[in-house]
Amino acid sequence: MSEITAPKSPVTAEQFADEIREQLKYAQGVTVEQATPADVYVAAAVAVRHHLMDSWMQTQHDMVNGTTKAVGYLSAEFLMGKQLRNALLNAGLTEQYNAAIESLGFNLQDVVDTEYEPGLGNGGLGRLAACFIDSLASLGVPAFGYGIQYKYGIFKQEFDKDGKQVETPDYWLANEEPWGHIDYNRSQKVSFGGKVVKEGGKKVWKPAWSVRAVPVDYMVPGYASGRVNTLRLWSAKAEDEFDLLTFNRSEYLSAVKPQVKAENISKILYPEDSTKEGKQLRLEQQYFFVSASLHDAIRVFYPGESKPDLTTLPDKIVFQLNDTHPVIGIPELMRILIDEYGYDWDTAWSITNKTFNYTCHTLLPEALEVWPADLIGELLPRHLEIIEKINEQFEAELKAKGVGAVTIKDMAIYTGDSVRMAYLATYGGSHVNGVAELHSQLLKDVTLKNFSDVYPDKFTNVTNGVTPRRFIKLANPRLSDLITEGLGTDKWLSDLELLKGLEPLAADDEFVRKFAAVKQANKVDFANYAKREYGFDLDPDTMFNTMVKRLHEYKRQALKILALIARYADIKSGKLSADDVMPRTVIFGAKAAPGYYLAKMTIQLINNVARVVNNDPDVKGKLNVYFPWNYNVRLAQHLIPATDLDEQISQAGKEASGTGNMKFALNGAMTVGTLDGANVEIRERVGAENFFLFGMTVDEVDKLYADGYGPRKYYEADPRLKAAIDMVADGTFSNGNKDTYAPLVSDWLSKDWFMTLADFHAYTAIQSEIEALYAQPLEWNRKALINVANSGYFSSDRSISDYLERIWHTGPLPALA
Ligand code: KOT
Repeated sequence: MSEITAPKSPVTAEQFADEIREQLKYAQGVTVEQATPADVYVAAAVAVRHHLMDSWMQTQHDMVNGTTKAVGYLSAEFLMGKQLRNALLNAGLTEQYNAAIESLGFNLQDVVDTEYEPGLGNGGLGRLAACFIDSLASLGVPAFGYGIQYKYGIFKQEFDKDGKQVETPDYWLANEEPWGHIDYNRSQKVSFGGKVVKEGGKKVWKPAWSVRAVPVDYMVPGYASGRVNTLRLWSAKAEDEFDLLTFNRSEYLSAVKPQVKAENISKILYPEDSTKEGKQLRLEQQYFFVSASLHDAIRVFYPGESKPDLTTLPDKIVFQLNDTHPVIGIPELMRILIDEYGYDWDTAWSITNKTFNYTCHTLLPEALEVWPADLIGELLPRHLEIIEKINEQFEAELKAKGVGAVTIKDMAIYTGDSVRMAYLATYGGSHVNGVAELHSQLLKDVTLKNFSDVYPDKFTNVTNGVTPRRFIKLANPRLSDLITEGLGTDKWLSDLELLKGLEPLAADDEFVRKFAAVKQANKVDFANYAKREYGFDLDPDTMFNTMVKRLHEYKRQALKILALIARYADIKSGKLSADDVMPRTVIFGAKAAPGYYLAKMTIQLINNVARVVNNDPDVKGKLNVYFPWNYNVRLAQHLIPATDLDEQISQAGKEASGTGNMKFALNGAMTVGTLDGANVEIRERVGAENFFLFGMTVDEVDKLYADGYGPRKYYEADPRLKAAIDMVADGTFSNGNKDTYAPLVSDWLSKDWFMTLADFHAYTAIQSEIEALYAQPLEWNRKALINVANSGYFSSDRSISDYLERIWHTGPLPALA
């Protein structure tokens, strides 16, 4: 796809080993004999960084001095996963590294295992950002990822003796972190609070306090592109070490207070996914990284210029707003242009409008950020004024377009008491996109309907994707080798649509058997991993049936657990004879937001169902349930390649896209799913006969709501559902305690907001189809292989190409000489 040639990597294994030795000695002060695997990991990481340095500098040089517009991906989250293996792969250094480490007398896996995963994201949105910067670099497009270097990433999840989730801090920077380069000399000052005064007819913001934003740079090497981009994560430091005046008065503790306040800004990632957390600190975080990033971009693209011509900014960089979290960037750029550089309003608006675009990742109303105006006014008084003025201009524009007064009121960006960030983003930028066809359609038809009526051309779709480097090549080396064997080339790693070439091989039983053997070997690997890491005893000769994603009611883990309980009851009662049962191992992975009561109760229920089922001799060998704690990128990379059946069972219209669904399909799992998010497109591509579809459609859901939904009717009508819910209520999974799950049961029976009960029958009915196919391994694997062959579209390289064409209007840097 990209025109850039692959990097020639002249380094030999011997040189690589020498570099590691040097680093161990001169930077870390240990001999090879003294070194631990953790020491070697740091040394190897530094050596890799050194090898990327020339390409990194060249890329920055070409970006600043050339005419190719860059991309600035503004995101509060980048869920990167471990770096070493990925950097080696993309830099073409894997073989040299492997040989070097072995020649130094170390075990490869031991060294890799010492790397601590940075968890700077909650889930899909943050992982998407990480896939996107990988693809930008791999396509040779100059880009910055801009975000926050949180000191504490997503919490570590543990389970207590009752199966409840316990959160512990994720202090990922406790050990040496060799990838981030702190660049104090390129810090930015970010100010807050105070008031706006008039001076000489001009508005002047007099902030009350400031912090220093220090960039920590991570190299983002492209795969076989020779290009290395930058992920710049901002860390908050106090402006001055401490307040000397206060200190001199011997009030030592008060003297460090401002420092503590400043450094709190980048201390912790908010653990809510798809909900908004309207706290002041969150707004401080958002403004902190966005303000620093915008100033940084001006510094980078107009080096040394005190009076830059910022009307050219939209030709230098285009910013993508990853959901509403960075939307405060719109009034901030207006402020920078007007207050700091003296542009008039209209010029500033024209620049701002061209520079920003907005991606919406959800339709859930509770996730669309709305900030109280007085909070913004207190923290960012100048920005609130600018937002008010934007709103005035917007209302005038709507009026001129003939929009009625009621609609204008409905569309208000600033209501008088609050600011709607999604509306600000839609009006303030050039394009708005959803993340899958269905989601983009609903965005236009429902969530932002008024806006799409007035500005139809702003709206577009870019279906999400995932990077095949991390999620096929690194996660599933066996499948990667088989794909390369089947296609006769490894070019699929940068052109994933080539997977289509595997489709004819689905008719070749020999190849399908090899494909099945890959899955089986991955299952054995995962069973070993689960034994080692969690003490679980998984039987790789059973179907591995996985549901991994954040715990959220709309994703309907409850549907899976109720169906599982019903099955347990059927086996136990003998309704399902032992011979009729297809043995299954059900694997869950999910974190719940710490304040999300029902989600946490669902976690507790899953753990206790697992305890009861796994200890019941009546179902031994037929049904097992495991819930490895602390689901993260690393666990995903082990589990996805080992999965036979993946669950994507959200209520139709609620999951914007999903990206797990893509990873599973690409790794040869079959999907059971609803017509939601990207499932729709996956099914279209792999073929309806190769996808287990069930459940209500968006229209059916809407109709049922409109007709008045009552979950109790379904409970009364379906004895299996009734029995399952009764077991939860009667203490079967809580040592006889009937109160434990009462709130959950009551919610199911009285509200059931996401219609779990209404879809229960369809979901359980499709299980026999699933099992009938699984009983024919060759046919199952044939279909799974067809899934792989037709999922090439879901590469994040394709998503990025779509962004380039439809939104960013830029492309790769000129080819390297
Ligand atoms: C919203 C607020 C805070 C943190 C995260 C979100 C969020 C996450 N909103 N949507 N998402 C997910 O984004 C993924 C990437 O586009 C989607 O695949 C997924 O369906 C969204 O739920």
